[in-house]
Amino acid sequence: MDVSDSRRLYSRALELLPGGVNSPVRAMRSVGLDPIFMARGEGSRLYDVDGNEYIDYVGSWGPLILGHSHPAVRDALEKTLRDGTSFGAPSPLEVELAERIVGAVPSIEMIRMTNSGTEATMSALRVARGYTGREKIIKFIGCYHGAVDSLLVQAGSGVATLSLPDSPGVTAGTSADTILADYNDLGGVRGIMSREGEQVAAIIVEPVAGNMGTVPPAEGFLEGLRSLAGEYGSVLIFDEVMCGFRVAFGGAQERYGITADMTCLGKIIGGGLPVGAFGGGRDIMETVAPAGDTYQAGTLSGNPLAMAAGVSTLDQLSRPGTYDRLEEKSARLASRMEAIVRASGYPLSLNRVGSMMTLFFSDEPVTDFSSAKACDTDLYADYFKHMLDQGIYLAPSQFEAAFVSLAHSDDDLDRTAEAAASFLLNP
Ligand code: KE4
Repeated sequence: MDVSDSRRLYSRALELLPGGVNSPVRAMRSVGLDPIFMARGEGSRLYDVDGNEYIDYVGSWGPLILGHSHPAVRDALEKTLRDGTSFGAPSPLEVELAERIVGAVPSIEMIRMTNSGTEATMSALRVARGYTGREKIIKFIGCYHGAVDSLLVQAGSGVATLSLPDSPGVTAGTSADTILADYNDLGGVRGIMSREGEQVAAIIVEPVAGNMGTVPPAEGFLEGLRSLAGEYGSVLIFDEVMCGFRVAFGGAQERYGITADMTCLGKIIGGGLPVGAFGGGRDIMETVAPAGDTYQAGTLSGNPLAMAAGVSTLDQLSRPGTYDRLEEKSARLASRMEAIVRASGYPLSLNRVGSMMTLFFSDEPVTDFSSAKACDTDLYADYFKHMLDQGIYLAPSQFEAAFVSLAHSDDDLDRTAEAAASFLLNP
């Protein structure tokens, strides 16, 4: 496969950008490749600068549930762009998107837009601390909530991918208030809360973990967190930046029937433009400036282009039968992959929640970060390269999710399974 233009761009980028990228997990280091520079996306396809075509399962790391360059999103952006890009003043589309999100997630009575998921989780923690007057937070090992100092402690995604120690620059003081627990270990959380619950401002969790690979919540885990947070007066924060509007229109809260006190969103609600948001009950959210005293701000928060892309994306997703179609597509791929898992000589297990899934190179069930870390990441790298050569673009990391979009055709999905079989059934 000719990637010479990518190579030339990469050597220029290495002089200008740390690691030649603007986000580490794109660097493809853990799969032993140089990053591929993409020129265009359309539907389920990505096209790199050398003209190679790929069936895309990264989907910009989750936002592109409709596929690349969806006509409705493109039209909304073109129309909005004609009137300008940002006014530094409120604009109607901010109200439009807020109404749609509040309508979709009952626990969200009010919401604040940000420009990234990182800002959303960082701000939600500040609000929870301000609201409770407490300082400690509980996060789960392997969960990733963005590049937030107090949350870059045994985090997933790019931190796990690059096997980074907890990031330099995060001070002992910052992480001193972060208490770690194992994902799906409700007993461990119960023990922490029995000792320190009165000082815990918030429990923050990916209700469906996607940043150690896809790891579903164990039976009773989310319910247990809900009751413990309630018992000790801590704020339960669902970080739904990835699973929001992904695993159901109402996200994990709809799928599992659990109500969070605060919810962080991003990715899909921006339809591919920079966005994040945090929301919750009126009592908590009216503590946020200027309604209340907890400060949070952003020059481009709620900017018209991101709002337009988000509104058009959610309007597409709200159409009847959309998630049934997404489930049909996802189940089609998953059933073929599960047959391969059964027939393969490789150690494999597949985790899936709706249209996010991960093939783990381990024959042990992956239920938390320690079981995810036990995977054979070298084998994953070989699989990744094989799939890339077959024109299938997966996440360049064992600790990420693959995303099926509404643009993936049956032929795309079947071709993907065939490509996987050509590697996994021929050890
Ligand atoms: P951003 O700041 O990257 O918009 O969102 C941070 C974030 C917060 N919470 C969850 C659950 C997330 O998954 C993320 C970001 N996800 C990664 C992919 N696993 C972003 C990819 C990247 O870092 O380039």
